[in-house]
Amino acid sequence: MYAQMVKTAGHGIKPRDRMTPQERAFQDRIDAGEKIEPKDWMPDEYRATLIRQIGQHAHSEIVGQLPEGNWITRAPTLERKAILLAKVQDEAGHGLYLYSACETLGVSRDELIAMLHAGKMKYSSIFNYPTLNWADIGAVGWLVDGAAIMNQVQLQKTSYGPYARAMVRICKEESFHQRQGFSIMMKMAAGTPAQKRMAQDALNRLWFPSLMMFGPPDKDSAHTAQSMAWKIKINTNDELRQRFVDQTVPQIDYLGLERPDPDLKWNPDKADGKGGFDYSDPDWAEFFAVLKGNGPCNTDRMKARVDAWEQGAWVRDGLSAHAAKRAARSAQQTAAQ
Ligand code: FAQ
Repeated sequence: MYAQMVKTAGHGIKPRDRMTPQERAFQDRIDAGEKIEPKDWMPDEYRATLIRQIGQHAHSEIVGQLPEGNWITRAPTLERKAILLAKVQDEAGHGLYLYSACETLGVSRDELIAMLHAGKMKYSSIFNYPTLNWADIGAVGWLVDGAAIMNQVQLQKTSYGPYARAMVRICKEESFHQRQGFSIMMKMAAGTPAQKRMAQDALNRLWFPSLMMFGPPDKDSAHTAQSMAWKIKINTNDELRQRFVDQTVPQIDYLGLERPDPDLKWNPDKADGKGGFDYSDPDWAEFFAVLKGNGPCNTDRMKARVDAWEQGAWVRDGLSAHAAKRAARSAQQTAAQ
């Protein structure tokens, strides 16, 4: 139930000599760094890849409200409540910008939502893990939003104009989200021994699921090669995962927490001598199980979304009826003039 469809077939890059003249001209525009706009010609596969990725991203923002929204009423202070409320509202806004960007590709928001509910589109694997206590809210902001920014900063340069522009504002807000999470972690890690244990436990549980957010290893990534040729993606999954690890380990040390993976060690020889942290791979079998609908919270998350959609039907009906009445009235007035 509620499986998230997994495509297994990989897509190679179409060689230039097999492209039509129109496809070659399109690729030349991409190679020259031009932005592609909604009314421009684009290959069907480019359009489909964008709908898949932007739609999945939009769904992630909306489903991603659930694990945190659950804690708004249980925030420890009024200030923390106000901050969390603002963050969760931001996520709704991000979903709306992204659904709008997706609509410019010729698919409606209702169609995207119907595909999500039918298990034909995905949302990020991370939101299928539970938030068990307040320390988890800190770890989500710090690690999950931290991973999201690492991915999204490069998406500001993506080749599709509406997606790139949506990302600029989203990144600014994500950086506030990451800081609020780190601020909670600082408080917990410097608190009582019990609070510090909670912070450590949250880090331990959310570390590997956060690494999974960047997608499967490059060697198993079906879409990376073509998406990079089209500059939809600017970096590979493994490049971004490594950057995230390198950015986050010093923060773990700063918090005075133990590294959640014994293999997290500085390796000066990595990245052609620039250095980087070695780390253990997440359990990729677990990742694919979560994508197939078998994570700890898949069923609950989808039920919450489907229920919200069904219970909101009267609002949509009311708004549509009101819009139809206004349109009819304005048509009557125009006819009378
Ligand atoms: N979860 O060939 P690739 C946020 C799927 S941030 C689920 O490598 P691609 C902010 C992939 O779709 C989170 N599915 O795929 C927030 C494909 O399946 P398909 C959202 C995943 O697209 C914070 C298959 O595996 N951010 O929400 C995942 O080239 C806190 C093969 O993978 C974005 O969506 C995954 N983690 O690279 C909100 C960023 N990884 O379609 C609230 C934009 C892979 O063939 C609270 N997206 N898959 O059936 C991207 O950058 C890319 O789509 C990747 C995957 C990097 C996620």
